[in-house]
Amino acid sequence: MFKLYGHELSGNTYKVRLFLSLLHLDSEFIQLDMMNGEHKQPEFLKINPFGQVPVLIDGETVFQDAQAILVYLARKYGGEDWFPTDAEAMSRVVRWLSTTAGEIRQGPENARLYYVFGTHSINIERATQKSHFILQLLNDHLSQRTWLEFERPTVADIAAFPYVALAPDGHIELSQYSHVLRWIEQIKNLPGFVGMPGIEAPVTA
Ligand SMILES: N[C@@H](CCC(=O)N[C@@H](CS)C(=O)NCC(=O)O)C(=O)O
Repeated sequence: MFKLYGHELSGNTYKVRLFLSLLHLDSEFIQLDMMNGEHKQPEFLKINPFGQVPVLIDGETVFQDAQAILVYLARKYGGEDWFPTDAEAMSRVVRWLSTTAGEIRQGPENARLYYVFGTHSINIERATQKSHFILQLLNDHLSQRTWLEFERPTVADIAAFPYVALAPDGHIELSQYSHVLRWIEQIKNLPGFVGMPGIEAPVTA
């Protein structure tokens, strides 16, 4: 049984919860009172000195950082498909993990922080401009392929998905990015998909 520390409105927590569910792995979810700074208290800082969620505990072993956790789960429990070990294939997947922590964080993740959580230290013009840059790039990329890499989903898709799908929370309209919208729907239709506030699971008959 895994323990996942996070928050229900955190897209970084959500991507781990989503991947655990896609892999059919059970976990106990521990919601932190982030509004009151529980993630900055000494007890939590012992398991993540960065003072951030998510944190995953597997047995006695503690993992921090959403992308790093996805890689761990993929390699340990997901077989070869989700995070391949071939040198070229691995590099192609890691490129999107970096993009998630770079352009996607600087763009739609920050725009959402500004509008939903009132983080007004963020330069919203810059976050909006960066959002459209990465969304146009993703749209062009996905116009030529089904998934970010290869003919199957990998951790690249799972890492990038939440803050792209949550872009409207940051007042970023997605309707002009038709290939991105198609890709979002594909992820929502993966067996085991779970949603979060702002990312609804498809209605099944
Ligand atoms: N690089 C980290 C970033 C995690 C992150 O920014 N988490 C947010 C919630 S989505 C958080 O804990 N923010 C509180 C803070 O940074 O003080 C990851 O990918 O897990």
